[in-house]
Amino acid sequence: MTHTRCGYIGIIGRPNVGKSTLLNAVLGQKLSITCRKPQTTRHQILGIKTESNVQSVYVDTPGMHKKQEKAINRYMNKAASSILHDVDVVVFLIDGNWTPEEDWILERLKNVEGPVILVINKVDLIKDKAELLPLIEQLSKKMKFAEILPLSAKQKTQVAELEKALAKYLPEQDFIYPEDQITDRSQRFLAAEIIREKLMRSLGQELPYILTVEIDIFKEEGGIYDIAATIYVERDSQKAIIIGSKGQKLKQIGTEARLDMQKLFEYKVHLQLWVKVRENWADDERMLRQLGYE
Ligand SMILES: Nc1nc2c(ncn2[C@@H]2O[C@H](COP(=O)(O)OP(=O)(O)OP(=O)(O)O)[C@@H](O)[C@H]2O)c(=O)[nH]1
Ligand SMILES: [Mg+2]
Repeated sequence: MTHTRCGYIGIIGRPNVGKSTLLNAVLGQKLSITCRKPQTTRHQILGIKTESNVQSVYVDTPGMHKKQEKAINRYMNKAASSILHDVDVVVFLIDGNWTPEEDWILERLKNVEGPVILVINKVDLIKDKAELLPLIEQLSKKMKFAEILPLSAKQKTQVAELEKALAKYLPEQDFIYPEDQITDRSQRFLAAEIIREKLMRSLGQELPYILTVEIDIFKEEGGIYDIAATIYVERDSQKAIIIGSKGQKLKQIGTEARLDMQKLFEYKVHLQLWVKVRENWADDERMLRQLGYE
């Protein structure tokens, strides 16, 4: 009899180190949104991969950061640190740079009972690979990591090696999810996230947390998904930027989002976008709950 293994793998790290990119690389499809700018991921999202007798349930989390000025930042830190004790393995993802944020996260990892694997991402940016060994040597002194692995999530190098290493730490038990399930999130949630990604990517130097997206309509009709969403910002000036002159910007965001949705849902999509101002939503606990930040 072959035993099955199944368990949760939490991916944590400072904003922008490539957690969501790593999740997508493992799954071989774009489930979690990514962006050049930090603080892209706001909610936990599961990415489930079932292959032969192993089911790996990855938990992508918002980047952890010391600054917790607004309610939304506190929410994001909580969404990340709350999983530390609930998963079977923790992947602590860093890029080539160890910063004070990493020291701060390390403190939170010290009382984690399960194995912590340190993964150094973005090694494609390290020109001289000879620098890697001394770096690993130095990092191994920070705490007792179960393993230290360098990889590139973007170029998908050494990602399979990480998956193999992780499988060892998953408990022998039955699968938790059906074999064809890839996430715990609804299409409604994923649609809102895709819109947010397009917005984040197209907005210049604007703060990352000025906007949020709410799906108003998501229905299937005659072989097409009819989706309507509202983008909430905090000020009129931000609304104007998103809409753009003659509505050009919003139109482009809508087109890009629609194409990504069609790819992920494998379904035709009709998408309508609205922009509204809701002052101070990012620091209003009640409003955050209303917008789905629980
Ligand atoms: N060069 C390089 N860039 C990478 C790699 N992995 C991710 N990136 C880039 O790093 C940026 C951040 O990636 P994300 O996956 O959004 O990072 P994250 O850790 O999920 O960020 P938050 O959700 O904000 O915490 C994106 O521009 C990615 O394309 C890599 O292996 N090499
Ligand atoms: Mg992310």
